[in-house]
Amino acid sequence: MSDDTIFSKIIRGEIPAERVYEDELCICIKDINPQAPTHVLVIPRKAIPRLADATDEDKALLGHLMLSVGEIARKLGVDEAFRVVVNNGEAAGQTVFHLHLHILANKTFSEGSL
Ligand code: DGP
Repeated sequence: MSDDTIFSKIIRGEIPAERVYEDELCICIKDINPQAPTHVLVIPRKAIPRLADATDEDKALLGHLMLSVGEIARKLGVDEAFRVVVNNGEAAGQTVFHLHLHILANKTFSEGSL
Protein backbone atom coordinates (compact mmCIF):
# COMPACT_ATOMS: atom_id res chain seq x y z
CA MET A 1 0.00 0.00 0.00
CA SER A 2 1.53 3.27 -1.10
CA ASP A 3 1.41 6.32 1.19
CA ASP A 4 1.11 8.46 -1.91
CA THR A 5 -2.62 8.23 -2.44
CA ILE A 6 -4.93 10.71 -4.13
CA PHE A 7 -5.53 12.30 -0.70
CA SER A 8 -1.81 13.00 -0.20
CA LYS A 9 -1.83 14.71 -3.60
CA ILE A 10 -4.90 16.75 -2.60
CA ILE A 11 -3.25 17.71 0.72
CA ARG A 12 -0.14 18.86 -1.17
CA GLY A 13 -2.33 20.87 -3.57
CA GLU A 14 -1.29 18.82 -6.62
CA ILE A 15 -4.90 17.80 -7.33
CA PRO A 16 -7.79 20.22 -6.81
CA ALA A 17 -10.55 19.58 -4.29
CA GLU A 18 -13.20 21.76 -2.73
CA ARG A 19 -11.91 22.42 0.79
CA VAL A 20 -14.50 23.27 3.43
CA TYR A 21 -12.08 23.33 6.40
CA GLU A 22 -8.42 22.91 7.18
CA ASP A 23 -6.04 23.26 10.08
CA GLU A 24 -2.54 22.12 10.97
CA LEU A 25 -3.54 18.46 11.37
CA CYS A 26 -6.33 17.81 8.87
CA ILE A 27 -8.27 19.00 5.87
CA CYS A 28 -11.94 18.55 4.98
CA ILE A 29 -13.05 18.30 1.34
CA LYS A 30 -16.30 17.62 -0.49
CA ASP A 31 -16.55 14.01 -1.65
CA ILE A 32 -16.29 13.67 -5.43
CA ASN A 33 -19.02 11.02 -5.45
CA PRO A 34 -21.49 12.19 -2.79
CA GLN A 35 -23.74 9.62 -1.15
CA ALA A 36 -25.82 12.31 0.58
CA PRO A 37 -26.63 15.98 -0.13
CA THR A 38 -23.88 16.85 2.35
CA HIS A 39 -20.92 14.46 2.09
CA VAL A 40 -17.47 15.60 3.13
CA LEU A 41 -14.26 13.81 4.08
CA VAL A 42 -12.08 14.68 7.06
CA ILE A 43 -8.53 13.65 6.19
CA PRO A 44 -5.51 13.83 8.50
CA ARG A 45 -2.42 15.35 6.91
CA LYS A 46 -0.51 12.36 8.28
CA ALA A 47 -0.88 9.39 5.91
CA ILE A 48 -2.19 6.55 8.09
CA PRO A 49 -3.45 3.90 5.61
CA ARG A 50 -6.34 2.50 7.69
CA LEU A 51 -7.90 3.19 11.09
CA ALA A 52 -6.51 -0.20 12.18
CA ASP A 53 -2.99 1.09 11.43
CA ALA A 54 -3.26 3.96 13.92
CA THR A 55 -1.12 3.54 17.03
CA ASP A 56 -0.86 5.06 20.49
CA GLU A 57 1.22 7.77 18.88
CA ASP A 58 -1.90 8.86 16.95
CA LYS A 59 -4.18 9.23 20.00
CA ALA A 60 -4.16 13.01 20.00
CA LEU A 61 -4.62 13.11 16.21
CA LEU A 62 -7.64 10.77 16.35
CA GLY A 63 -9.17 12.93 19.08
CA HIS A 64 -8.52 16.00 16.98
CA LEU A 65 -10.27 14.41 13.99
CA MET A 66 -13.39 13.65 16.05
CA LEU A 67 -13.48 17.17 17.49
CA SER A 68 -13.00 18.56 13.98
CA VAL A 69 -16.01 16.57 12.82
CA GLY A 70 -18.15 18.46 15.34
CA GLU A 71 -16.68 21.79 14.32
CA ILE A 72 -17.17 21.08 10.62
CA ALA A 73 -20.74 19.85 11.19
CA ARG A 74 -21.51 23.11 13.00
CA LYS A 75 -19.87 25.10 10.22
CA LEU A 76 -21.95 23.28 7.60
CA GLY A 77 -25.11 23.70 9.70
CA VAL A 78 -25.71 19.97 10.01
CA ASP A 79 -24.72 19.40 13.65
CA GLU A 80 -28.24 18.28 14.64
CA ALA A 81 -28.14 15.22 12.35
CA PHE A 82 -25.18 13.61 10.67
CA ARG A 83 -23.42 10.29 10.40
CA VAL A 84 -19.69 9.57 10.54
CA VAL A 85 -18.39 6.54 8.64
CA VAL A 86 -14.90 5.08 8.47
CA ASN A 87 -14.36 2.22 6.04
CA ASN A 88 -11.46 0.05 7.13
CA GLY A 89 -10.09 -2.36 4.53
CA GLU A 90 -11.08 -3.25 0.99
CA ALA A 91 -13.76 -5.75 2.05
CA ALA A 92 -15.39 -2.96 4.08
CA GLY A 93 -15.46 -0.67 1.05
CA GLN A 94 -12.28 1.34 1.60
CA THR A 95 -10.93 2.51 -1.75
CA VAL A 96 -8.43 5.18 -0.70
CA PHE A 97 -5.80 3.89 1.73
CA HIS A 98 -5.26 7.13 3.62
CA LEU A 99 -7.47 7.33 6.72
CA HIS A 100 -10.55 9.52 6.29
CA LEU A 101 -13.86 10.09 8.04
CA HIS A 102 -16.99 10.50 5.94
CA ILE A 103 -19.54 13.01 7.27
CA LEU A 104 -22.97 12.41 5.73
CA ALA A 105 -25.95 14.69 6.31
CA ASN A 106 -29.13 16.22 4.90
CA LYS A 107 -30.66 12.89 4.07
CA THR A 108 -33.23 10.74 5.82
CA PHE A 109 -31.48 8.10 7.88
CA SER A 110 -33.50 5.07 8.84
CA GLU A 111 -33.89 4.72 12.59
CA GLY A 112 -31.68 2.15 14.24
CA SER A 113 -29.96 1.02 11.05
CA LEU A 114 -26.58 1.59 9.53
P1 DGP B 1 -13.63 5.07 0.91
O1 DGP B 1 -14.51 4.18 0.09
O2 DGP B 1 -14.05 5.08 2.37
O3 DGP B 1 -12.17 4.80 0.73
O4 DGP B 1 -13.94 6.53 0.40
C1 DGP B 1 -13.16 7.20 -0.54
C2 DGP B 1 -13.97 8.40 -0.95
O5 DGP B 1 -13.09 9.30 -1.58
C3 DGP B 1 -15.08 8.08 -1.95
O6 DGP B 1 -16.33 8.42 -1.35
C4 DGP B 1 -14.80 8.98 -3.14
C5 DGP B 1 -13.78 9.98 -2.61
N1 DGP B 1 -12.79 10.36 -3.58
C6 DGP B 1 -11.97 9.53 -4.30
N2 DGP B 1 -11.15 10.24 -5.10
C7 DGP B 1 -11.45 11.56 -4.85
C8 DGP B 1 -10.93 12.78 -5.38
O7 DGP B 1 -10.03 12.84 -6.23
N3 DGP B 1 -11.49 13.92 -4.90
C9 DGP B 1 -12.48 13.93 -3.95
N4 DGP B 1 -12.96 15.11 -3.54
N5 DGP B 1 -12.98 12.79 -3.43
C10 DGP B 1 -12.47 11.62 -3.89
